[in-house]
Amino acid sequence: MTMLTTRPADENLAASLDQARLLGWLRDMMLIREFEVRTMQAYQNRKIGGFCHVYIGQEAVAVGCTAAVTPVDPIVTAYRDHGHALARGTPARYLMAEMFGRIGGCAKGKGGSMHFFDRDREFYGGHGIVGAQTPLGAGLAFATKYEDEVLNRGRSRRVTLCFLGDGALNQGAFHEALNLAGLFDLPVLFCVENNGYSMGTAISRGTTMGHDITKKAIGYGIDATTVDGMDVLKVYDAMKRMADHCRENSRPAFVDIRTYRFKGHSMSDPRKYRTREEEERYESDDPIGRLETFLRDERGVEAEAIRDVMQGVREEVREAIEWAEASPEPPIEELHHDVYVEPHGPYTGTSLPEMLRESKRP
Ligand SMILES: Cc1ncc(C[n+]2csc(CCOP(=O)(O)OP(=O)(O)O)c2C)c(N)n1
Ligand SMILES: [Mg+2]
Repeated sequence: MTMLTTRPADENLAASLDQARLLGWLRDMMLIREFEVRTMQAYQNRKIGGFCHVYIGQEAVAVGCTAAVTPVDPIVTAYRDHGHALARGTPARYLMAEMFGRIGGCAKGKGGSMHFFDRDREFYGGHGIVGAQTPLGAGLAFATKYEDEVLNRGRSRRVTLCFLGDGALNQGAFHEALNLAGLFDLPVLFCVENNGYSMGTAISRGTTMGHDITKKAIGYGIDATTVDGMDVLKVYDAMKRMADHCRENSRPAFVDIRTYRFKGHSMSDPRKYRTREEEERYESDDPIGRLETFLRDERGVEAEAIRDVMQGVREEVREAIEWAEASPEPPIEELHHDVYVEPHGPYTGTSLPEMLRESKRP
């Protein structure tokens, strides 16, 4: 087994990328930030109900990871999913409408914040049960490999990005997923968004070997590395090499991406478990600010060009909110649709009203 480590900065792949691409990443990170700021306002104004977890502070992770793979590589994640869907390219209006519970939403308004989904863009959710998406990530990788190698008799060319929080590291399902991924040589990249907290529990309090979680993957014979998740250039660099490694060798890999969520766990979190000093330290190391500085100092991008990008995303999110508000609520019949592949469930072909009638018989 080879241990992959992050390349020295002077060999950074991202640093050699053209300016248009880097400005595109800045735009995507700003779009996520603006989307989340307006999401928090809409939540406070009761336009959004249910659980809602914003991604502010972690933007470099979704953007850097998504940039490192191709649009046909599947993505699956947990409930803090707004950034991943936006980075993958789902239009903001379909996501905002989803949170507003409207029919125009990406899941017809029936999933909400935690259950974004976009089959056309290979985005498979949005999952509320901690760690539940990790066997799904292994399953997606199994499916792409089976399709490419067995059905199409070619070489597997796709890699699945399976995101998880540090809180999912101790779920049994995750360990089963790691084991099977290792055993079946599945091309899945486990991207741990290690923001240091699982709700109010610091990683050091809840996770053994929390200071070096790569050991967990290495224990399963899976290559692993650690990267600074506050720097989109470094995230891209590490992820591109890891994703290419998974693709070429049809093997799983694991990346500990060190990041920080600037806001609370969800919309109702007074953040009493961490200090204001700690928050300020991370806020002063804003991933968007870091990329802006790089573009200005290393690439000579004018401050005005950066302001234009910001102006553009403000417009886009404003338009998304208007579009979401104009979208109707789902009709009541929608309640029973999209629950099972078979319209009335995996039973006997009996319709739901008939089933309910039958279940009331003595
Ligand atoms: C199986 C399960 N147990 C508990 C919960 C409650 N819960 C929701 S989020 C969360 C914390 C997960 O933290 P982490 O994986 O680090 O993700 P983050 O919120 O930091 O993005 C918990 C315990 C849940 N959703 N599912
Ligand atoms: Mg966490």
